Amino acid sequence: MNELGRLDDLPVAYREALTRQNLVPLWPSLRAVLPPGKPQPRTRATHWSYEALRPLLLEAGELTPIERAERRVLVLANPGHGLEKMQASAAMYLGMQLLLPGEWAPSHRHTPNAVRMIVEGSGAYTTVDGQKCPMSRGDLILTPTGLWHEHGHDGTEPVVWLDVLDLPLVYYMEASYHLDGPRQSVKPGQGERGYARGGVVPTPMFERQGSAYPMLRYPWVDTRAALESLAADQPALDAVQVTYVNPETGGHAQNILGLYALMLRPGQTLTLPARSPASVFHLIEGGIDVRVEDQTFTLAEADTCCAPGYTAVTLRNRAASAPAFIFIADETPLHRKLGVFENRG
Ligand code: GTQ
Repeated sequence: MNELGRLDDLPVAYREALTRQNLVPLWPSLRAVLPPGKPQPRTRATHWSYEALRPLLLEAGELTPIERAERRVLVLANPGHGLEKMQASAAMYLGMQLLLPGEWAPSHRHTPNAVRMIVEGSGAYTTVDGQKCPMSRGDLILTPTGLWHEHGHDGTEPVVWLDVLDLPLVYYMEASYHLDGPRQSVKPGQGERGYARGGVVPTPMFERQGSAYPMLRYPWVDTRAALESLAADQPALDAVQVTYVNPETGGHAQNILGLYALMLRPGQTLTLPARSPASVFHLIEGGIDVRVEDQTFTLAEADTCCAPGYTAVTLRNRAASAPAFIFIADETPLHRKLGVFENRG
């Protein structure tokens, strides 16, 4: 590979003439934008301890009333991108959101897609497109692009959830904005009840339902049961993993980020292949080690970590007698749609 000319090889007057005409020479930057063999990600493997961040989140509840926050969130920011960018990876944003009893986070809608993974507490709900979704630990609730959503809390203890948004991507595309709206009226019915059993879908008068987002809440009791029954049915299966899908299409539940739940058997070590998308791991239940290149993170319940793309990730269940349950988010649908998806094994 030839060594390419550098910017300071060029006469100052020439560089200034280029700048005056909004021109830039490619060759000094060619290797930076097209590095050899694999990308050089800014995304750094990073671990956020729930036990360590929880007191700061609760303190935010004392310092900043919900009216002054709208959404009371501490963002899990990747230092590789610069904390102010509020990115976990190129396309993923993570935030821990606190809602206190009696509080209400008013209705809005926006272009980025969001999901919530409920971390602790009960009695809170989010209303998405008129559908009231109760929040319990481990539940996954979708807030797809453009749908009205607001959060309320009728319980007695703080409620915390993990927000996963494709905000960095949508912001980068200069397509990110929000609209405020009035309190939603709640419609009867909950999408997940019609799709509560695999293999059958609602077809009133023989017709499939047209909704783009037929299921907004994926209760953890159901996802956990699906993993346990898969593990029991296939004792030799290494990756006991399910994908959160749109039950009408079978495709990913949302357009840009992929959402999965994974069960590690007691004592199991599992290496996930090096694939192009970056990933986020959030421990719902158990205790695991996550190894990313030369770093190993020890995750306790409710901890979260991220790994850059093109990197194998090894997960180890530290418990010899109990399974571990992990929520995973990644950028797979985005990479596949763009045609840049790779699995390097
Ligand atoms: O709950 O609607 O973490 O709009 C960031 C932006 C949460 C929300 C976030 C949001 C929300």
